[in-house]
Parts: sequence; structure tokens; C-alpha cells
Amino acid sequence: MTRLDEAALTGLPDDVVRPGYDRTAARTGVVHLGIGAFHRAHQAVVFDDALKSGDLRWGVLGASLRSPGVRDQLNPQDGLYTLVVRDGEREDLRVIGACRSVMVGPEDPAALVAAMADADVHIVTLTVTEKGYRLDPASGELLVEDPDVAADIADIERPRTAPGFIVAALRARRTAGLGPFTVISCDNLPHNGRRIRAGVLAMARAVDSSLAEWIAAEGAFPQTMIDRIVPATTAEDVVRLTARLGVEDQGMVKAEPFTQWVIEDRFAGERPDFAALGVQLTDAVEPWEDAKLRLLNGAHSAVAYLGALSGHEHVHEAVAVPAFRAYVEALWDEAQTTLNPPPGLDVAAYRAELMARFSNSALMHRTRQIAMDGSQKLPQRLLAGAAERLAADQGIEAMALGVAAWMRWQEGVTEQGETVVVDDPLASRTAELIEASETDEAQVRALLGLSAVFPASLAEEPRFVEAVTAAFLALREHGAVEAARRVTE
Ligand code: CS2
Repeated sequence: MTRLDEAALTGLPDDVVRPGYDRTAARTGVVHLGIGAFHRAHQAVVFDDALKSGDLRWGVLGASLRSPGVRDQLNPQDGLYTLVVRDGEREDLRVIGACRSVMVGPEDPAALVAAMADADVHIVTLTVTEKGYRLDPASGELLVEDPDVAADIADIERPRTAPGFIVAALRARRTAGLGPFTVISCDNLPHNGRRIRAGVLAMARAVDSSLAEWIAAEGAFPQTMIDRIVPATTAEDVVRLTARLGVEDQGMVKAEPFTQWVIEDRFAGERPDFAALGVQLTDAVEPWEDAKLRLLNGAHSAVAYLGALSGHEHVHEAVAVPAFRAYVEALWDEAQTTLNPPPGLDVAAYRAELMARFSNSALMHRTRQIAMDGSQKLPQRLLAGAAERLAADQGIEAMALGVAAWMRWQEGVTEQGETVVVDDPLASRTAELIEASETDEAQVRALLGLSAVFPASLAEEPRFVEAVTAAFLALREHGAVEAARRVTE
């Protein structure tokens, strides 16, 4: 089957939106580290809009820091891919032209460093998932004992990690007399800008303290809040799109209509006219981050574990179960009191919109996809809010059930007895702890001992231990649906 590429653009059906600008005249102003589906369906679309508006500085060089999969999808397609926006029966197709090509970091690290050090590059965005930061999730410190981090410090010219590539490229720019690029973390982490900055500075200090001082003074690491639901593409999605396009697009991504990007207004150099492109620039991103992480992502994770345990494959199916729907509202009632909503955010309307987004049946967002990497997600999604509620002497029944469902999911077997792979950097550790626990209460206590997930202030807080244990016992005895129902009684 012929693949989508430049030559195929003219033959596409009329209703498919095309780049419409001279791609050969575009420059590479952005390097993106970790070019997965989320970047292609979110930030790359904004850079594509910038290019469409006539500002040709903002082509994107994508980089994968692990596998060649995306390079093999996109390079044979001249970097082109389709964004499929689905909502109920509606499907809108747009070919995105922003991505110029994809490099695979481990194949030639020095080449990627050189590309990032190019004078045309003004922005480095990254989506490397929570674990890609190589920071301890609880303390935020660089994991200096991580073998890849240690290797980067020993040989910074051939980096392996995201902070390593950034430090190496900033070092090369400084040597060449160029200014730094702006680093925009687009991962779902609270204070993502501050975190990547801390990781980069810690690594730079270990390499050359004057470099660290230069980065601290000249660099910019704005905080961001990014939001769009982008489920993993399935083989069936590709087949369905091929039938629509008449050519095969192995790089397609699918997403919901909603998209939001809030960026702290702090840049080291040139940037597109973000405001004109629909991006919100603000001095205070944190209130946006907290609202999104604790409402959207908190509910997503809780529904993912409860849904996956009880055999609900997709989010829209899980939130159609009345007990789960009511539970999500109860979880939001709890989370809402911990927020300091930013001006312009109507929390009631936001909640209603979130429920509608979760109910989008065309997305087919798998609960097991969201269940991945829970140890990295729980702190900002459920635990931070729980700690604040306990400090204010408020109950945490709904939040505790989300945490307990994560603990139950770590057992790797659903309520129907199906064995599942627990996809989490701490999976082998949690499996050992579960194996060694003789009772349910002991299992909860053992998992609470994971200091990378649970700060001591929570793990040793009797009200927290009690609430999570009660929720865990309810899950064990009654199953996820009934345990959720009891929270809302
Ligand atoms: C999801 C997020 O997989 C997950 O953990 O909760 O990817 C979620 O879809 C996005 O944050 C939405 O912006």
C-alpha cells in the first residue's frame, strides 16, 4: 500500500485539511524530545498553525530517546501524518506538516546534540513521561544513581537521558556563542518547568559548574499546563484511515476536539506568537496545573484502575456505570476544595465538560493505557490533594479508593481472574512487596512504605492509612463497582 507523503497530498479527499504552506521553506525552530502521539496531536498542531500563519520559523525536528518506531512511521512519509479528531459520530481529518523529520537519540547522540545546538532552534519541548525526568517523584531530586544519569555525567557529549541531551546541547551553544533555547516541558507533572530545570541544573553542575551558572542565569524553563486526550493509535485505526485517505498513514494520531496549552510567559529567546495561536500565556500556571491534574487526571487514574479491575475496557464505558459516574463526582467534590482556581476557570463548568470528554465514545481510550506508570502519577493526581484535605481535617474516602485501586491493580489480576501485565517502573518492587505480605492490611502498609510514591507524612498518617486500608478491604470483598457505590452512599 502506498504511504502518505508529499506526493500523495494532492490526491487526498477534498475534506482532508492539508498543510497549505511551503514546507521546503520552513526552518527548524523547535526540537521535540520524546515524539509520541501526544506531541503530534498537541504541540505540533500549534507549530503547524504558526507555519500556516506564514511564520516559517517553527518547523519541528522530532527525537525519540528510546526506540526507532516513530522515525520509521514518519520519515518515509516526509514527516507528514494525519490528526484524526473524533467526537461521537464526527471525524475531522487534518494532515500536519510541522514535523520535518525524526531522529533516534541512541543511534547517534552527538548528531541530535548538534541539531539542538543549531542557531535556528529557539525552543526545545519535551514529552518523555514522568519517569523520563530521572527525578525521584517524591523529593524531585535528580536520580544520580540511575545508570543512564551516571553515564551522561561521565560522557556528556554522548547523552542518553532528556536532561543529558539538554545539558549537552546548551553546553555546545554556549561554546558556539549562542544563547540558550527555551525548554518547555509538556509532561503532566506539577511544576514541570521547575522540575526539568532542577534536573538540568543538577546534571550541569556535575559536568561543569560555570555551565550550570550560565544556564541558571540565561536559560528559561517555563511551567506549562497541557491538555488533550490522545489515546494510543490501534492497528484498526490505521486500517480505517487508510480506507478514508486511499494511502496508508502509519504515523496517524487520534484525539478529542478539546485542546488547551497554558504557558508561563518566560522565554529565553524567540517564540511564535503563541497568544495569536490560542495558547494562554500567564504568570501563574500552577493553579491551572493543579486543577487539571487533580480533576482530570485524578479521575482518569481512579477510573482507570477501578474500570480495568472490573473489566471495563474503555473510559467511556467505565463512566457510563452509574456507580463510577457518581464516584467521579464524589472524587471531584473532594479535590475541588484543594484548588485555588485560576481567574477564568469556572470549576462547575469544567467538571461538566470533563465528564462529557470522558464520555466521548469515539475515542476508545483504554483504561489499561491510563493505568500505566501509576507510581509516577499518583503523587500529583491523588496524594497531594489527599494530604491537603487531611491537613484541613476533611475526609478522603473517594481519593483513598483511587489509591487502593492502584494497590489492587499492582496484583496483576483483574476481578475476572485475567492476568495482566503491570506496566510501571516500580512493578517488580510492588510485586515483591505484595508477595511478601500475608494479609491485606500488611499489603497496604507494605505499599505505603514505597517512599518514592508516598511521602512519610502520608504513609505515617493514621487517617490516611485507615482510609486506604478500608477502601482496599472494600475492593477485595465487594469489587470495584460496589466499593465505588459505597463511597457515594
Ligand atoms: C491520562 C493522560 O494516560 C494518562 O495518564 O490521564 O494522558 C490524559 O489523557 C491527558 O493528561 C489529558 O490531557
